[in-house]
Amino acid sequence: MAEETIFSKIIRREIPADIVWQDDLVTAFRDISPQAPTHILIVPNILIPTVNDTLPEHEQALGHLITVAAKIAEQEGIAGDGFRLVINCNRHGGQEVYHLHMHLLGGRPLGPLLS
Ligand code: IU
Repeated sequence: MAEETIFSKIIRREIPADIVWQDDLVTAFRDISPQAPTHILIVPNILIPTVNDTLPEHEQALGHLITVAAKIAEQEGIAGDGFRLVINCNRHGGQEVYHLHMHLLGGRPLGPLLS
C-alpha cells in the first residue's frame, strides 16, 4: 500500500487548498508555488504514486485528468492562447509529490519545454 501524501488530505478537504474543481474521479487545486499566472494541479482522487504505477483500471480517472484540464483552461480564460500539461515521474522527471498529478500551466508564453 503506497503512502499517502498531503494531496490525499487536500482531496478529503482535511487541509485547506484553493480547489477549483472536484468530482468523483479527480480534484484540481492551485499550486502553492505557481510557476505561471495559472498553475493548477489536477489529481486523481485515488492514490496512484507515479505514472509507473498506472493500471488499466485507472484509465477512466487518467483520461478524465485531460478533459477536466480542458474545462479548467476554459474557465481560467487561457484555452485560446494555449497552455501546457505536465506530468513528472520519479527523480529524473522532477517529481516531488508521490501522488500522480498533472500540472496545468498557462497565462504567459512558456518557452522551450526542456531545461
Ligand atoms: P511535482 O510534479 O511533484 O514536482 O510537483 C509538485 C507540486 O506540488 C509543486 O509544484 C508544488 O509547488 C506543489 N505543491 C502544492 O501545490 N501544495 C502542497 O502542499 C505541496 C506541493 I507539499
